[in-house]
Parts: sequence; structure tokens; C-alpha cells
Amino acid sequence: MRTCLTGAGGGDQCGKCPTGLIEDKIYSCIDIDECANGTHNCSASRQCINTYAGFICKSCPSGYINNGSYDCTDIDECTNQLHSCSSLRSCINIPGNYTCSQCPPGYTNDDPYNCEDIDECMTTDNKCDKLRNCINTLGGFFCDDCPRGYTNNGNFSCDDINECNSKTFCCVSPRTCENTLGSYKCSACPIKDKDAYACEGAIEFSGPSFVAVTLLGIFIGVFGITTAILLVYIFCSETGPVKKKS
Ligand SMILES: [Ca+2]
Ligand SMILES: [Ca+2]
Ligand SMILES: [Ca+2]
Repeated sequence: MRTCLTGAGGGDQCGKCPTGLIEDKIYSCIDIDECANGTHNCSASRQCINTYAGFICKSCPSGYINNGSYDCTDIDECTNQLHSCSSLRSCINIPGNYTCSQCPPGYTNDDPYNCEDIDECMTTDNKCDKLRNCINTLGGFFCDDCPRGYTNNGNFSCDDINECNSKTFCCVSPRTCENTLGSYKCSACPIKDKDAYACEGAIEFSGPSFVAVTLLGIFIGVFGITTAILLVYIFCSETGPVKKKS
């Protein structure tokens, strides 16, 4: 490996060692370990591997691609569509890897890539009035409409309808309307109740509510008296006091 000058002995008479080799004590050339002595130029992410009369840099770790013989370049997984972030999360490129942005409100971030809906109806986030059913949706929830006899008060609560004030009751005179939560009732008859609305012996609609008079007048004109009375009866059954289960 070492060329001596013609006719010369060893020592200074011999030529220089080739690149990557160094002269030892007996005038021969031995390998330099560039990895051990720090004279290699592999980047920090590429491991140095010593070879005879040289060295090589190991391939870049995952998340990087080789940039020439010594360096690495980060792979941008976001712009190259190599990521697994769900459509609800943005891809964020970082050296050697990528990460996904936080999930929008209403979802958990337990999974690094996907978002899982929070069932607010099963948590303390459920602010629905007990009269309104909580309906879970992806990313949120809502409260179902209030039951009969109530109106929605905002997104969560219910307000009782005062049927007596709104004149939508069906009590027949002499019975008067008394508002209750979710309904109304007709005051007690002096002698005997006929049903929920009238007294025994009273003439139907002889002193009816505003609604009954109005409806009856309209319905008689349109449908004739028999059908009209039936329609008013159905209206009162639908909107009147809730029948108690016996
Ligand atoms: Ca990256
Ligand atoms: Ca939800
Ligand atoms: Ca009421």
C-alpha cells in the first residue's frame, strides 16, 4: 500500500499513505477510523460506519430522506399527503415526523389522529330540562322540543303555557279555567261534573270559552253542525286537561 522510492529503504524514503490511511511505526499504512476520531462529516441523524480507507453514513432514520451522502432532509408528510390526520384535524409538519391539530369542540383528542364525538347527553354538559330529551349529535347535542302544554324557552328549558290567559281552554260555563303546569283544569261544578269541561245539566257550549265559540262558528259554516261539534270535541281532547291514568 505504500510506495517506496526506488533504491531507498523505509522511513522518510517511502511515499505518502493514500487518503484514509495513516503510516504506522513500521512504515506501513493502516486505516483511519474517522467515526472514532470525529473527522467524519455524517450529520447527527446519520450514523457513521467506518470502512477501510474511508467511512460511510448510514441511511437516514424514518421521517427523513437521504440528502447526498452525509445529510438528511425532513419529509413533509402534510404536503405529500402521507399523514393520517382526520378531516377534522390539520396536519402539522415537524422534523422527522408530523402531528395533528386539536379536535374541534365537542370531540375528544384521545386518539392522535382521529376525533371521537363526546356524548354530551351522558355527561354534565347535558343542560336539557328534564322535560326535554337530550339528542346527541356529532360534535354537539340539542334538546328536543318541550312536551304538550309547554313552549321551548331557549335551547334548554321549557315554559308552561297558561291556557287560561291564552284563551285556548275548553271549559264550559260555569266552570272556569285554572292553569296547571303542562296543562289546565276546569274548576269544580256546583253540583256534579259531566266530564273534564262541563257540568251535568249544562248545555254544551252555552257559555263556552272564546276558543270553543270561535271554532264552532267557523266549523259550522264550513262543515255543518254535526261535524263542527265533533271537530271542537277533538280539539278540546287534544289541547285540554291531560287525563289522569286510573
Ligand atoms: Ca416531517
Ligand atoms: Ca356529541
Ligand atoms: Ca299550563
